[in-house]
Amino acid sequence: MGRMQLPETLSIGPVVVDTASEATALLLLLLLLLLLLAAWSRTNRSQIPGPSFLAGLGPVLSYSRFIWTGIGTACNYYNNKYGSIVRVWINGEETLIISRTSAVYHVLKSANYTARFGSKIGLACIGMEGNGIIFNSDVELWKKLRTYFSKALTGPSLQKSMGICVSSTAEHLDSLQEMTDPSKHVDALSLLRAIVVDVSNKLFLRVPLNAKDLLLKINNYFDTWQTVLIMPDIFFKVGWLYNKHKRAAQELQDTMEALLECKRKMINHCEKLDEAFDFATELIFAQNVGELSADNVRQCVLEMVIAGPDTLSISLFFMLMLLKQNPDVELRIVEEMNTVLSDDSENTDYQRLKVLESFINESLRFHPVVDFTMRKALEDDTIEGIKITKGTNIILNVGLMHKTEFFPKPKEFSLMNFDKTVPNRFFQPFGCGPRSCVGKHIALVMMKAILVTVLSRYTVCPRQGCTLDSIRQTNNLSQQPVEDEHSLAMRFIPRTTQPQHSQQNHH
Ligand code: HEM
Ligand SMILES: *[C@@H]1O[C@H](CO)[C@@H](O)[C@H](O)[C@H]1NC(C)=O
Ligand SMILES: *[C@@H]1O[C@H](CO)[C@@H](O)[C@H](O)[C@H]1NC(C)=O
Ligand SMILES: *[C@@H]1O[C@H](CO)[C@@H](O)[C@H](O)[C@H]1NC(C)=O
Ligand SMILES: CC(=O)N[C@H]1CO[C@H](CO)[C@@H](O)[C@@H]1O
Repeated sequence: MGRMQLPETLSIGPVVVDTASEATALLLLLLLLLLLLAAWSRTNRSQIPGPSFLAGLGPVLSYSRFIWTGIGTACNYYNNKYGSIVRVWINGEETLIISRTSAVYHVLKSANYTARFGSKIGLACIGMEGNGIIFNSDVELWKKLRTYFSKALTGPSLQKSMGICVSSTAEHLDSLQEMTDPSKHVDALSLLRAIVVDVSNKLFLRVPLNAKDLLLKINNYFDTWQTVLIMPDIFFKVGWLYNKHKRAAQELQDTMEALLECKRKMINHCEKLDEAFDFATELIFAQNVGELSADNVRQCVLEMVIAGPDTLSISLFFMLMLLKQNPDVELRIVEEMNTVLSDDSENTDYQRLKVLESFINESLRFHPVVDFTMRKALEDDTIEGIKITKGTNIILNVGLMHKTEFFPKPKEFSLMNFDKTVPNRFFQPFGCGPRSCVGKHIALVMMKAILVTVLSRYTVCPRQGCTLDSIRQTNNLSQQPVEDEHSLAMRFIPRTTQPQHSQQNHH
């Protein structure tokens, strides 16, 4: 700010010099020096707040923070310390962390930020470099692949997903006994994961699979993903550090290949294909006509299958925790369900469950799984007067944005935050624009269907003393509970007042 005033001081300079004394000449010199310094620091980009360069030490320190505390934790640290737009370094590259709504919205909407960043070797290790959708930065290929995802996640699939979620959740609840330990607790996160993987398979792949084994491999793959994502190249040269991760990624890729092989056989034996069109079939057909490579088909199916368990099931887990911490909200949701939902659950109208929707929104705001998203600038640009050079890494810290702007009770869990219509730009749990979450609509439908099915039969109690604040969590690539069986266990207590127990016998 001081810099802005300098020109004015200088313009009165000559007047001062007329009545010259040595002291004023010295002062003038000093001012000139200051001006030079200001100009120098401008070209040095120190106009953006952030840790200082310190002869190369700054970049090392900020990079270390990202690696040791996790990406999400580091982003919150820097935004809290330096403000809503911060410049740091990741792997020697300038990286902006943005939590200011107007700037976040600019990036989300623009076609100039449709790439992501990450270690190229790391992404290649997990099959995401130039493949699949989530971290694919080959923009042309990404666009083409995204159309397959869009098609599978919108339109008729949306309607279908509702029924599949309801019946799959009901099936899993029917055999809850098998997952219950002697102290009457169920590992709720495992249950939710099993439901979501089953639903994903029934929607996108439709082959017989071993859900337990697949979930284990998905977990290991996710660990590898968040470990290698921003690692320096040297990490990949140290065999004993890296081999375990390489193997974990390979195992899921091999499983996917085997499932796809099974799918190919099923397609070949199928007489009429009208019933058979799903995501995997579309991709296999595209491969057969030379549109897509086998690697890409495998990676797309893999990413479709991991997307749900890594986001939906953890979101639902957080929601069950929040529900018991806010019994008045649970009461309102159950009352609403009882009045809105008819016995005929074929025609369930989830649009009308407004309290439930507010609860889901507030949960995604207050305790999100995905609280930031990583982008790369494809062109030079200016954001809020700040020059962005092509290639700059960008992290949008949407989680923090939701807790610092607009909402009446930003730091508390309260449905009041959604009493009034929230303008689009202030609430972006899925992002928006060209690189937003391609599953955002289906995710909402699935969360509603699963929650309604669970809550109409059970009230779910976390273990005594376990709250969102007390359970251990990490925030690297996303915010997750640490998986020790003790704190994730919940009791599913049948609701006695529940009037209708809808029988789902179609299929
Ligand atoms: C509660 C659930 C979910 C949340 C909070 C969530 C959130 C997000 C966010 C924040 C992004 C990044 C957007 C950006 O960069 O602007 C994303 C990307 C993505 N999501 Fe979701 N998501 C959820 C569920 C799902 C589901 C169920 C699917 C698919 C079945 C899915 C598929 C994807 C894909 C493929 C991308 C990458 C899109 C691209 O890079 O073009 N998500 N998600
Ligand atoms: C800042 O300026 C110094 C001296 O010109 C230069 O060595 C350094 O690389 C610059 N730092 C950044 C972050 O551009
Ligand atoms: C970058 O943004 C500008 C202005 O919004 C637009 O004209 C240009 O086409 C964009 N470039 C790309 C590669 O999308
Ligand atoms: C919940 O958030 C979505 C945006 O993700 C918005 O369209 C919807 O109106 C919100 N619902 C309520 C009840 O506030
Ligand atoms: C797999 C991985 O990188 N895990 C790290 C995530 O961040 C926590 C700190 O919050 C580390 O302890 C983990 O090792």
